[in-house]
Amino acid sequence: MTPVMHLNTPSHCTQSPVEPPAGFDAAAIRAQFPVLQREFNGKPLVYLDNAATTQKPRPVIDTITHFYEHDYGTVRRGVYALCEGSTRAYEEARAKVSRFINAPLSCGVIFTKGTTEAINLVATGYGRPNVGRGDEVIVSALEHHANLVPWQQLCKDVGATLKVIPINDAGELDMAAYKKLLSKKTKLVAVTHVSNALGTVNPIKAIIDEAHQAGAVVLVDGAQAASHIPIDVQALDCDFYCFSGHKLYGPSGIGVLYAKICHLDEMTPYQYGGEMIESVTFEESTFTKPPNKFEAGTPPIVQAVGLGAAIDYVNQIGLPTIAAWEAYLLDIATRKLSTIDGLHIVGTAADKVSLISFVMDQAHPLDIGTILDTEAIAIRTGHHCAQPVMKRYNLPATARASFAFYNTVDDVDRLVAGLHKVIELFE
Ligand code: C6P
Repeated sequence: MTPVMHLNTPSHCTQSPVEPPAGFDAAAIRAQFPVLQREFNGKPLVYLDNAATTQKPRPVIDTITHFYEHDYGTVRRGVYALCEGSTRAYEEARAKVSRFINAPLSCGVIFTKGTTEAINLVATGYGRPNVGRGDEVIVSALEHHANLVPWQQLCKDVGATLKVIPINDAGELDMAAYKKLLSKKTKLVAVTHVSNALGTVNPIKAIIDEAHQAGAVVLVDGAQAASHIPIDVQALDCDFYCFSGHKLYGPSGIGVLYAKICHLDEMTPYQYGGEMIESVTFEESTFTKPPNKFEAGTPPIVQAVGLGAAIDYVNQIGLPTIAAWEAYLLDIATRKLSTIDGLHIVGTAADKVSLISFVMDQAHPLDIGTILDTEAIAIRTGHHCAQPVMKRYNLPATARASFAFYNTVDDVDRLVAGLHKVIELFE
């Protein structure tokens, strides 16, 4: 493989080591995740694809099973006890999400299928009525396709222009360039809180404040942030914030769109159907208020309840403690990977979550992933649905190890040993 240019020494390696949070027992936490007890090829699983999706702890699995066994019914549509109980549980889950992100009102929390659907909902429901010919939408060079393609399509359809905030070699946004991009034409800024390809944490509050000064609204893609960083949508003052339940130790098939009520009241519905209407005749329909206005059809009931249980679980440990353990793992892993000959870390921002993208001179990322799999080590390889990021570094793909709070120092050591095996096989 061609050696990679523009990769800096990770700043971690020049600083003093990060200390673990006192009394944190990752092994005990790991024991609460049934799938992490599995073995592959006779070796215990090391799960390092947490940026793709996280594993589920016993309390989340038990809540879902118990709900199906005892409480399951449709929501909002019946007067019988099961339906009323189910509706209560569904709305309690919404209230938990609302508290988790400090939303002012739980009706500003819309349940979606995931981050992708939440962004598409905004691109359609807010973007179409508010972005027109000659207007501009700003995204960043770090975006996942889910927060790029919907805006690209919108701009094409309405005759607007998509502008891109560039990044430096470390994978950090060029904030001076961002300020220059903002103008009266900017209608919307859509930026990721954390990059899924590099792990960069963006200065999201500053991005929001600058956009507001220019008169633009801001959508934050929080898919990679919600499991690592405490979110306070009121302190951020973002207009929209999206994340996925499956990346937050909850079930797949559920996501969240937070929006300021003033936007939700104005927005057009995303989908049309049952339970989002006020009245229907053959001539005309009128629509109900948020959140129902944006939740057509039978919603993801059990997934919402499961997400509520995941939030309870995360809250019990505490996001600050989780972040401290993950910072410790990131520091150790960065130091150890940096000593491997021919390995280059891609994305060396000063502020990163526990995610390391890398390439090796000896092997293609796909080969790295395949060899690690024989060692029961699960990482992601490829473009991570962020092709423009790969292009920025002139790479077709990277290998990506992403850590959660149930990962241990032993997992880091297994990864390092696996990478030495890659070198042995390819040298
Ligand atoms: N990133 C990854 O391995 P969904 O699929 O809708 O739950 O999330 C989409 C999405 C949006 N934004 C960001 C920043 C993301 O990282 C993701 C999902 C996964 O990196 C799957 S490609």
